[in-house]
Amino acid sequence: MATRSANPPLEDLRKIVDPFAIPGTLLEGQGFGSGHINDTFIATYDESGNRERYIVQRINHDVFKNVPQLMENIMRVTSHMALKNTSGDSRRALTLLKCADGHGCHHTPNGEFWRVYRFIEGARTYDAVDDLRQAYQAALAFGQFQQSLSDLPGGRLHETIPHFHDTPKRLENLRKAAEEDVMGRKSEVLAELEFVLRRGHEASRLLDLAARGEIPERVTHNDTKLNNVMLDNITGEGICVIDLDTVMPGLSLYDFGDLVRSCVNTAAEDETDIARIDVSLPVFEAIVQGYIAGAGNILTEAEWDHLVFASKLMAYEVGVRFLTDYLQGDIYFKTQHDRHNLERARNQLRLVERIEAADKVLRAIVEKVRRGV
Ligand code: ADP
Ligand code: GN1
Ligand code: MG
Repeated sequence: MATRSANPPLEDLRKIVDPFAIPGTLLEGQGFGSGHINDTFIATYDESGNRERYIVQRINHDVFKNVPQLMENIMRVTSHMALKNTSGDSRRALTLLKCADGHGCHHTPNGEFWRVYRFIEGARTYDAVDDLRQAYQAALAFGQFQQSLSDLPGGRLHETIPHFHDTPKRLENLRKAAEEDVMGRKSEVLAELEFVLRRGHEASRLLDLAARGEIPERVTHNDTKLNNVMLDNITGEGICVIDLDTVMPGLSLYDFGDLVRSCVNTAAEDETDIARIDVSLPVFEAIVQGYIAGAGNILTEAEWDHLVFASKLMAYEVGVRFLTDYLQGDIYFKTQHDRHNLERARNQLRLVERIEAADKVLRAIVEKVRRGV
């Protein structure tokens, strides 16, 4: 379900985009996209008779506490990706516009942060997988993104959200939210709390492996849902990974797992009919194939071994986060109605159950791809 921002008055938009010195005449502004975090708009310009579009985004600074650091990361990553893009198709690298003062975003007098990207034309994002090729192409693009960032120069990126994929910490936050129960919603979610706590012993598995040096820290995207990759309208190819706010040090298993949890669900992320939620095995296979084709041979044995577990963990973690937000009064994710976070949480926890039920066959699929058969 879309959480689109309302269309902005043209005068307001004009003030926001003014520091970016975009050539031409601003014609219109429209709310756009279905992300849960930022406010996204399209600004359409007339540039000497040509229609040019830009993505204008208000960065959610409740979620991203240090926007200058976040923008520093994004400038480093987009510059690197532009250098790597030798295809001749500029759409294959996300292009950030700079303000006249050289900054990557505009800090308004009322404390908002705005940035502008070139609009990637002839491509779109999807909230759910319609066919296997989309899953393969999305995974290929995220895999290639991972591969391309393996030689990002300039040292460790900033952690734009510290402990973002620290599942035990997410669980701890949930426990606290349930204890405080500020909205009086706890009694409604006892079954979900029990479900989550019963699996609590698994929450630290990937972090433990990383702490022991058994899986490597990499530069990862950390928010690899399907609608964070643009697919070409004609060829269907994955042409550009977007939403780079959480690109930071992480584990490739987070990226793989989050992509799986966002694609294999046979129902939407907020589907309330639990019976419709299952794991699409062909979609899972397409993702393994695509991700491995994109990331090349960088995955270690231990990473291969945990692809299925990571898929479950990412569904579990986001389920925990939706549930926490529900208990805290919907302060993090954009919602459209009172029970939206609860519905999303139930959905993701059901997906955890379905991944558990399919564990053996999912592992067999991974093995098949691993052996190249
Ligand atoms: P959020 O953090 O809220 O998810 P995103 O950066 O993912 O924000 O943007 C929301 C949506 O806007 C994306 O899912 C995509 O459809 C669209 N979008 C973002 N950047 C671009 C771009 N450069 N060109 C075209 N569409 C874009
Ligand atoms: C958010 O920004 P968006 O909509 O791409 C969230 C992800 C969650 C996802 C669940 C910065 O992603 O971590 O997995 O919602 N992004 C952030 O749909 O918290
Ligand atoms: Mg997004």
